[in-house]
Amino acid sequence: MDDVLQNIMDHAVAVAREAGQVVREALCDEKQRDVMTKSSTVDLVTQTDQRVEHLIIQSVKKKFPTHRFIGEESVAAGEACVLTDDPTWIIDPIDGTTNFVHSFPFVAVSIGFSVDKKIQFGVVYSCLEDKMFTARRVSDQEGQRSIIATEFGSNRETETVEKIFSSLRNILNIPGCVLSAAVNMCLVASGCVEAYYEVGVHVWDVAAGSVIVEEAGGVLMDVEGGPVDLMSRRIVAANNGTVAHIVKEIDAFSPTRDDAP
Ligand code: LIP
Repeated sequence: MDDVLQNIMDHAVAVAREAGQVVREALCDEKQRDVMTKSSTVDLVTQTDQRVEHLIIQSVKKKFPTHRFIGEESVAAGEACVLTDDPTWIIDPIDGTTNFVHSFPFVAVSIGFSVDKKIQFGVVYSCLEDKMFTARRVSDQEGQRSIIATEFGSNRETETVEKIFSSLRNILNIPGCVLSAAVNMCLVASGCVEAYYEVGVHVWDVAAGSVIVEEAGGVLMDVEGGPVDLMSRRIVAANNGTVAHIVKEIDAFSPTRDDAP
């Protein structure tokens, strides 16, 4: 299985690079950054998100016809978001669509690959910085503390916004945000940022980053401290167990699960 997995991962890296090139080219063409909204006025999508997801899925289907997919834009278009034991590609074609629309240079192609419901490898290509982050599942370790990254999600209902701000009030040393869950997780993995948490994120935002954090020695948790469930839309990624205790400060809530019928 090892060589097979490496072959699949090599394809993920190659297709992420190809997708990144499309994203970079699209930045020079305003039409390709025309914005449509999804679940709320801050949940954005462009034709480039859709095009890039199509490119990735078609490329994978040619090479691995039996594999399954969970893609952000396919789910938005009505496909089921169901994680089975089958080999599954979990794709966010442009993680950081808001950044993309504003040419703010934190935009990532995020690809996680799962077998038996466990993420086996992750590929996050921060394509404007031309930084490729990858990891394959191996073992667990720990890291250390100072900066915390967070995101605000795309739900602006009063109750949700209250909870987000309640968590922010409880947590000190929050210098800013980067607006891409995938890039935030790679910052944790590379030690630039010591923790990232979010309630309201989606499985395609964090699938690839999850294995990159763990294989770099980081910790993943649910925001209430249990094991992380990638479909639950709640995550803490941290460089060690101490930082992960920021979970104590988070005013947790439970958005509709990604795999809700
Ligand atoms: C976004 C993430 C962001 C998170 C949003 C959203 P998109 O992904 O990158 O970190 O706060 O909820 O999911 O929509 O740009 O792919």
